[in-house]
Amino acid sequence: MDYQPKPEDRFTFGLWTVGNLGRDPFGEPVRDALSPVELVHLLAGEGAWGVNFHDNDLVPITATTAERDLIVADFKRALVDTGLCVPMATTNLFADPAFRDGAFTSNDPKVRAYALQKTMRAIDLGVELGAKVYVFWGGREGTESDATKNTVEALKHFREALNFLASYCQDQGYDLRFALEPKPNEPRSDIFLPTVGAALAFIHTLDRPDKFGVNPELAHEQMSGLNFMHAVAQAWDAGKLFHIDLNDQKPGRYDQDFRFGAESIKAAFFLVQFLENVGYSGSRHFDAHAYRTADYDDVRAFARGCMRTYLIMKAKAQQFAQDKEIQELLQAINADDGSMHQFSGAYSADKATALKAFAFDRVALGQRGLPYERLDQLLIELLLGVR
Ligand code: GCO
Ligand code: MN
Ligand code: MN
Repeated sequence: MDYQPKPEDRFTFGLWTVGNLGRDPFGEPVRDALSPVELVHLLAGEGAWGVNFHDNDLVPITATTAERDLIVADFKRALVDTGLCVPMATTNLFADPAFRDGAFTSNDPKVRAYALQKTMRAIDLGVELGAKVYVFWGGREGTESDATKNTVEALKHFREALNFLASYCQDQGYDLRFALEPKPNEPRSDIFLPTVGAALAFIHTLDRPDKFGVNPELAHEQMSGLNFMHAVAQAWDAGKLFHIDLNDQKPGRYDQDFRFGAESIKAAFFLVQFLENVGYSGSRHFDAHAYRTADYDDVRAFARGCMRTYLIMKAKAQQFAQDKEIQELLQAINADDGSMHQFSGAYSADKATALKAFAFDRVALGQRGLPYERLDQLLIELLLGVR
């Protein structure tokens, strides 16, 4: 197998990912900036299908309307020349000092209104370039000290902003769905809606819950010490998996944004297996950065590596599904002799009465063999390439 990315794999990167200059809290940029057009060509050269951006990845916050139009025209030409599409767009509501205490949840009504204005303009730009999903990552929506902000008020402001923007899109006739991206911390000490579960619950307090889903990120759930695949599965089960951010991360650390599969091989496998088995058809978006040590050759290797590891995991998932020993174990584990069908499914008073009266062999239930060690070792050997 060559593990070459194809358009149907729907691999995307943000301009900010391969365009990351390697700045960190302790050090200055280590790579020269490439233009958006150069980044599009870089991604196309490695086999990506699409490119996503924040408004200001493409159009600097200081640009005039005339400058904006020139930049957008150049970018559109690069998309046509390379065949790349723009499936997702988003707003930078975190870099400018105006947003240092949040955007939609800032205590300052002027900042909240400016955030709405900036987002409407960014939505216009995203739609102009073909985006179908719009991501809301509330990077600065949070606090350092809870003395500074009323949490319920902040959530109310967040809700009002999302409702306003959904209505704006409806008014404009935009065919756009929104994906909330949770993160527990960084850059704020605590960010509101810290996990996928929190975002899923919040969506049901909005005016148009059908328009909103989630954009789970592997690193963000792992920062919280959570199981990413479980979060993704819950989003899928709720019909809310609108987008996904793939990268990697040691649990409990700062936001590391490693190459997909660089750290948590088993978690990466379960995730890819899940997405492929359920038939997730959205973007596989890599929201990761090359190591700070990388030059642009290594940045290319980083982008290739993300996609290649995904495809290797996809092949491993197929191997798992075809492995006779593994499948026999799974069949034994999930065996069902049909004797409990009388109690399953929807409630009825008769069922409840019969179930209350049924005599279970509790001791036998506790003694049944569960060959999970054998199964997991087979998976490990498959992943390590000795099966
Ligand atoms: C992060 C986030 C961002 C968002 C991006 C898109 O930790 O910085 O993951 O990269 O995904 O802003 O909204
Ligand atoms: Mn992130
Ligand atoms: Mn992200």
